[in-house]
Amino acid sequence: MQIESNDVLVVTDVQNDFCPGGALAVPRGDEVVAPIQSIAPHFNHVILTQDWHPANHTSFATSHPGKNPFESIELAYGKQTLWPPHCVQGKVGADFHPGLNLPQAELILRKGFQPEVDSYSVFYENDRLTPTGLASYLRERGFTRVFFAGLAYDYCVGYSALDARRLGLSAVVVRDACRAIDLNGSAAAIEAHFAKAGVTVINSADLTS
Ligand code: VGL
Ligand code: ZN
Repeated sequence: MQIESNDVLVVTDVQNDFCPGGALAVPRGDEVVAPIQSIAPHFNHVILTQDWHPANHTSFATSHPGKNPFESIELAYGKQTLWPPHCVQGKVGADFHPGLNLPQAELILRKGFQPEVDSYSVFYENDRLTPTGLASYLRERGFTRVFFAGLAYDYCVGYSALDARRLGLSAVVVRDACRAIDLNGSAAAIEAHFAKAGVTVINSADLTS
């Protein structure tokens, strides 16, 4: 697949807490850094996203006495999986992995900062109503094809790619530049949604510039 001059690479949530040793470590999460570093120079436009929660965030199991991480609960906006506290604003766990070196990134988009609403997608929070502003940003900049890489394949990357399709954008997921949490079959589930929604899945070796 040929990279075009107005394609944009969205690097999602390559943060310490999602890497081995972090609070919500994605298995082999750190392995996304090398493929991301190798593909990013071929894109004219790179955006980084950062999961960015207040310490009392509603997605944290610690905010719900008696509940454990990876259980789910019903919130006003629907079902929410509870996570160990992670990516707390200003903490080391929320920093980008130290191997990620993308100074050319044109935007760093933060999400999940509303205490009462989680956000997997980089476009809409989990209430499915609150926009992050990224759709408008991409529209204003004239970007219509979005490539996704990062963490986690079955949450942030996956929900973002599906929302991109809903917004009428082309969405391409670079599979080997992602790693999955894979909670209760979530990786297979997201791939079934990709197929229905027209999300393209490729590997970094399929990219030519
Ligand atoms: C994510 C779980 C909790 C993600 C964020 O960005 O994939 N997953 N918070
Ligand atoms: Zn989070």
